[in-house]
Amino acid sequence: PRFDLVIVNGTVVTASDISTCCIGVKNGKIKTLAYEFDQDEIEGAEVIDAEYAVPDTVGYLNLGAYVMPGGVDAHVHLCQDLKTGPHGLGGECADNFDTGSRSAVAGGTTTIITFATQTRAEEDRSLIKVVEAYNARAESTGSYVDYGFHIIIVRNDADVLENELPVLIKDWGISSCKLFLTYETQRLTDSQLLDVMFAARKHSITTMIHAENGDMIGWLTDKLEAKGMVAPYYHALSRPPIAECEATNRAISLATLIQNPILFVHVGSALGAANVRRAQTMGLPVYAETCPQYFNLTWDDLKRFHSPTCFENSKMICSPPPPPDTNDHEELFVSLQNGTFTIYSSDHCPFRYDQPRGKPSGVLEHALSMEGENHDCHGEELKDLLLRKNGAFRHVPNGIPGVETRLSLLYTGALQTGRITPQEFVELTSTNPAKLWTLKPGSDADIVIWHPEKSFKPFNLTNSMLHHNVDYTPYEGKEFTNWPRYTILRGKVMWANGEIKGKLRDGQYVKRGPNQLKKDSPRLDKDPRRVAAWLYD
Ligand code: DUC
Ligand code: ZN
Ligand code: ZN
Ligand code: ZN
Repeated sequence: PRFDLVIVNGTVVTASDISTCCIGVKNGKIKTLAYEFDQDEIEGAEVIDAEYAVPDTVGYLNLGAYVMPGGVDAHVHLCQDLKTGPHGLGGECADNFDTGSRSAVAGGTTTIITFATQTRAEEDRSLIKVVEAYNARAESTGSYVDYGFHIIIVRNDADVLENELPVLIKDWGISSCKLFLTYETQRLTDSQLLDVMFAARKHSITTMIHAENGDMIGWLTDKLEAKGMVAPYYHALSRPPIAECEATNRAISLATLIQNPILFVHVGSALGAANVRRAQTMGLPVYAETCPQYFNLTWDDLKRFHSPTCFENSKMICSPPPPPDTNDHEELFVSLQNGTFTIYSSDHCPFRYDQPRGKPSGVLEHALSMEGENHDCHGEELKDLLLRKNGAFRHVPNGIPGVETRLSLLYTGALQTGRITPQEFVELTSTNPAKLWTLKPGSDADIVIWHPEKSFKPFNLTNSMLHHNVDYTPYEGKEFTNWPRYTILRGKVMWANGEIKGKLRDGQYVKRGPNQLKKDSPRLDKDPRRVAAWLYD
């Protein structure tokens, strides 16, 4: 046969175009785009009918079913355990590459980038060893989607940076590192940040920044606890938007001095977005990622009780926290519309509620360690919270699941409502992350097909519909107006009409290259002495 797979009657969307056409796939690649195929051309091929029916009126809002490039989720935590928790608080990641990638593919995502994280323990000093260990975890189960790694760097050993960064690029295709400005076990001082940024620039590695001011957070946390304000809601008050504002501003200054590109991960405040915007206007290679929680949750969700007797809101604790209220959502939507946000990822960071090492773990450990002693450091309120299996926020692992709901939340909240165009949807969820993190070429047949809007009945999500290994979703009960109907990985149907069709060994490791989003070098100050350009002579 000429094709292995053809997709007919779809509205094909790329980051630049939208058109009614058919796709012919051969050997995992998109071979032909055509207005129509003759019957003999598609003989022997598997045929997917996207069922786009000519709408009454033509417009963005009723053109579905969309056929789009498969989702690229550039921010997913899998297999991070107590020692290597993403938050420095302990806690055990609920998803491995099996359950995490299953959830991804059921939500329309075909590629994920996960984190391999260095720790301050001596045995985790080598970045190469860390990556080998994480990759072994992936290989032990296999993956339903293609996957790669970002490396998290939590120390500034000169020999490791100098010797290992080139190996990471060359042997592993890892072209990005994440650095923290908060968490005792992960944060770097400004001087250490400069060390790592300098080495990263030299080896063409893009630095990703977790931008929250750790001192502000620590100081506020102590003050809140002194007042007995330890319930999950106060997690948000310990991390007000100004914490992200200060940290983004500082990191932009450091990166300007070093002249290296940076991407702020999980930007959740209008203040943070404004700093990014200003830097971009100045011509600096500053990029930003945002996530669904910053458009769908608010501080109120941290005090939402599911029932009068069930205080489950530690489930909503993530960092940065959701913004204070829905006005912030509107401001963040503006940054999504005007291009300040380059990519939209999930920050899937899964912890179970029913597990001692999950959401409430820190609290239980804390209580156990105090057993037999006169425990009054948090007073009656902590005991009260403990009784309800809730969390004193300082001890609760930070993070929420969302790899499966990412695309549908953006469809429901931004595409269907007309806030962004289908092309912008593709840019944010697939094309830009692929360019920024230099994934495989667009000719690979990684495709997501939505339901025709006209025939899709909106539904209310419950966690049992999802495929992760987490016992809750922050979006329980929320109405969704569409969901991926087919997910196709290199021409193979992995997910169709609510069922997993693919296999755990279908996903492959992807080697990546340097950032391709911007070819030109960072903007040098007119007087290069001001940005220490002499360093590079
Ligand atoms: N940072 C993340 O990227 N994910 C979860 C928690 C955090 O601090
Ligand atoms: Zn982070
Ligand atoms: Zn994260
Ligand atoms: Zn205590």
